[in-house]
Amino acid sequence: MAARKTTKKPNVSKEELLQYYRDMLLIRRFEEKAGQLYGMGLIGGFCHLYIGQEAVVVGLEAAAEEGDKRITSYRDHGHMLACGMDPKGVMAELTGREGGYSKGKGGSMHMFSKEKHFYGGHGIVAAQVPLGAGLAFADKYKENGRVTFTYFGDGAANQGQVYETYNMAELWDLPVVFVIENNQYAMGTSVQRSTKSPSLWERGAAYGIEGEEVDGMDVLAVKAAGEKAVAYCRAGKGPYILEIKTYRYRGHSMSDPAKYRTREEVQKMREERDAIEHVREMLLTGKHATEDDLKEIDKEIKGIVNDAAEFSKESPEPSLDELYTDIYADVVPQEA
Ligand SMILES: Cc1ncc(C[n+]2csc(CCOP(=O)(O)OP(=O)(O)O)c2C)c(N)n1
Ligand SMILES: [Mg+2]
Repeated sequence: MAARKTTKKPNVSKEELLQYYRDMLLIRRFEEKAGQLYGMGLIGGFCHLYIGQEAVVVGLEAAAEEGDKRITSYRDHGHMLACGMDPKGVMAELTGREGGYSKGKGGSMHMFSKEKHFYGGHGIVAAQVPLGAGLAFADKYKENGRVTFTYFGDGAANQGQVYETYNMAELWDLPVVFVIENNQYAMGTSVQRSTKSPSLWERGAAYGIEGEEVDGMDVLAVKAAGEKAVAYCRAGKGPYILEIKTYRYRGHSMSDPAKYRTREEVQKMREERDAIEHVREMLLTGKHATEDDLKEIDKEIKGIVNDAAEFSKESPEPSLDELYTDIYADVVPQEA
């Protein structure tokens, strides 16, 4: 993976670094717990973990302002936690319980929060890309200065609808940051096997869209690139593409034995490029925190995740009365 950074790193305070450490750790521990609950049969269906990619959402959320929107694929737990959604509500949705964000009827891939401006959670590869442009269109129409982060993967980047969206987004100068989370794989297909073009962000040039590649294992590099992209969009210059080079440590989903890559490849990434470890080192070498301080944070995060897991087991199954609610907009179920 290229460790090239195209954006200069900003100065960062101790408080900010600690916050990024916390936020990334929350995602990792939450995902590890989700993996355990899946193994225990408490979570069913599809479940795509975000372990390894934490610096992407945490860095971009650090560049976002209140009211900015986000929309992503099925690999969505990290995005929800990073924008401030309640870990209890997310975990209870994974276990299909009433206390979940979709009252237990959506599951891992289908959660939303109007309050946190999180628009899903989409299972169809790249379907969220035109929707993200639509959200940005609404903001432009309302002249409210908001920006939409539209996340999609390296595999999704080969979908035709992405390019129709690029064309319209640039034509209408929509305030949308297209975030390509290039984690090197689309299910079992490596990016080298799916495309000959070396960089995905450069495809935007065909539509007049600017962009850049970012080191997604460095939360500060992501934040800096995010700030640049957001400022560009807010200035009314139109969309911007960030191709964020990252890596997923787990299989595509919980049912993937990941036989298309070697253990050594994953191990090397974990040992040499882990984003959380990187911030941990910065905190320790910069004397911003001691080992004990970090242990304390670890404990606190584990507590939050354990509480979420407890809640997700205790929350009741959705009642049968809920079967026909929230299905279609403005449709009131009729008495049989
Ligand atoms: C339109 C469509 N085609 C195929 C699939 C099956 N599918 C689910 S995820 C996926 C791979 C997508 O990879 P990528 O965009 O790189 O995202 P990642 O899983 O790496 O986050 C595929 C082919 C689907 N859900 N939707
Ligand atoms: Mg991918």
